[in-house]
Parts: sequence; structure tokens; C-alpha cells
Amino acid sequence: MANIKTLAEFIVERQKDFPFATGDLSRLLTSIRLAAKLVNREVNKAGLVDEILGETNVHNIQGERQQKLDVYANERFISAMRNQGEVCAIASEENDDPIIFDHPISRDGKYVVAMDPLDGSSNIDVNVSIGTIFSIYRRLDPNKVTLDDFLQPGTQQVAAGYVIYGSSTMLVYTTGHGVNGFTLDPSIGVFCLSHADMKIPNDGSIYSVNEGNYFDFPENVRRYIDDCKRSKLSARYIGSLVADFHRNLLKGGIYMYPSTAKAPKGKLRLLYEANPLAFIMEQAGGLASDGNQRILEVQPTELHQRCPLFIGSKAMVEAATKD
Ligand code: P6P
Repeated sequence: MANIKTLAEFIVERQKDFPFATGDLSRLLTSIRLAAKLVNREVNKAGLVDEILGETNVHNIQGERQQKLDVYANERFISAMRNQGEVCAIASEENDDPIIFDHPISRDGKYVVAMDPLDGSSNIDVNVSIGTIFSIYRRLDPNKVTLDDFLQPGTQQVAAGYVIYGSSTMLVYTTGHGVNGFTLDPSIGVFCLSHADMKIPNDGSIYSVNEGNYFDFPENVRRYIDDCKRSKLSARYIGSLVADFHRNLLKGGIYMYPSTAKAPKGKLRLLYEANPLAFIMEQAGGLASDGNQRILEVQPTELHQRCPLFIGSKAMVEAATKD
């Protein structure tokens, strides 16, 4: 077999990037890897197994009916990290409040994680790619976990990544030393390095935005979208953030979710959508802005706060966010 590097080998090899690494972050990434494989298995057969498909009668804080696969994914990632011991608390899109572990193995964990366990889940039933997004911080106080652990600006992230469950399943992450992508080989259940040191092209010919909201957008955004059309760029909007983000990362492009009248703060969540993807995007040479400032410098005030998002190729984000 060609010289395949597995995610496990890569994590150990890169541990050397951290002179004082004790292996804790490596072990944390291993628990995420395990949960991703379990979720991948259920996502891939969701069409066949009706107890996974369809909706529960439970609504999450977003007021959205929870899809059963959302609940399954949430539980898988929470239990994998609880049992692994490096994480002391998790903030999830699916839970109103942070989950603080009291488990002897994990209550002393030195990291906290913010995650969207299954973004784009309304696409599950129509077989469109969906994804998990995660953001990792060091806890602030070894003796207690508070909301402040989760309200650190994105610049304080230790690592961030996403899993995309699509035609193939990939795990893409950064620890601040570049971005690397791993593709799951289902025949052996192993993530293998397939996209080393990912970099987004400085400019691109794809723009992703829900143009149904066009007349609601700020005037400068409408002007930018008009310019994209005049320049004959390609409009690609899947309705699944991770899928649009991943394609733009590989090919160049911009994803926009501006503020609208209905959503003055935009729709996307700062802690577990915008921040982790902004960390990855900047590490890949792109930009991420809320229209006024760098996403990573926004000071969070609430767990589930929303923010407008302009993310992708540097030249495109600069053009889209200039007044
Ligand atoms: P709209 C999915 O609900 C999501 O959070 C992202 O994955 C996606 O890009 C966006 O919302 C779609 O929102 O309002 O355009 O349908």
C-alpha cells in the first residue's frame, strides 16, 4: 500500500509541534476521531434505518425540532470526550447550557469544547452532505468551570476542526500549525492523510449566499453580490455550511451569511460555527469577518450568540466587507 499516514500517526508525529505537549490534546483529538466514525456509520445508513431518520418531538434552543441523528451525534461526541478524560465541559448547539463533567475521569480535564454535533441536519433526509464542527479551548481555572471558559475570543482556540459526511467522510483540523485533511477509508475504518497543509486560493470564482434574502442584505453586500454576477462568478449554495465551506477551501470562494431584517445578527453561531471555521480559514490563508471585524477577535457574551459571517478567499472577503 502506498505510503499512507493515518490520523493517529499524524497526531503523534505533530505532537512535537508542542514542546511541552503531554499528549492530552492528542488524546482529545483521538476521542473526536472515534465519535466521527460512529456518527459516519449512522449518517451513511440514515436512509435505511427509520429510527434514525425523521424528527423527535424535542426542540433545541434554536427552536428547531431536533432530528434524531442530531441527538445521536450529540450523544456520541459527548460520551467519547467524557470517557476520554481530557475535556471537563462541552457547549453544544443541542444543549441550552454547557455540560460540565463530574465524572472522575474528566472533571479535571484541561480543555473545554464548543461544538455543533451535526450542522445542516435539515439536509439529512434529502441526502445532502452534513457536518460536525468543533472548537477547543484551555479551561481558565483548574478549580472550576464557568461560562467564561466558553466566552474566550476565537484567538484563544487551541484547535478547531470539522467532519464532513459526504461522498467521502473527511476530518479537517488545525492546531495553529496549518490545516490538514484526512479521508476515512471505510474498508479499514481509518482516517488517512489525504490533504496535507491545505491552503485556500487567494481569490476565487464561487460565491455562496442565500440570495432569497438579497433584498434584506446591507447595501454594500448587495453591491458585492451584483459585482459577482457581473463578473460571471458561479453561485453555489448547498444549504449546509460545512459543505459550502469545504468546497470553497479546496477551490477558492466565499461563503456569506449577512445580517438580515429577520436575523439582525445573522443566523450562524459564533462559538461553534464561525470561530472554529475562522481559525481553520485563517490557518489556510483566507479571512473570516463579521462584516466589521475579524471573527476571531469578537468578544463573546453569550453561549449561543449569532454573528454575520463572511469567510473564504482573502481577496473576496476584503471585497465583500468593504463599505
Ligand atoms: P438558510 C443549516 O441550518 C445552516 O446552519 C448552515 O449549515 C447553512 O449554511 C445555513 O444554515 C442555511 O441557512 O437560511 O440559507 O437556509
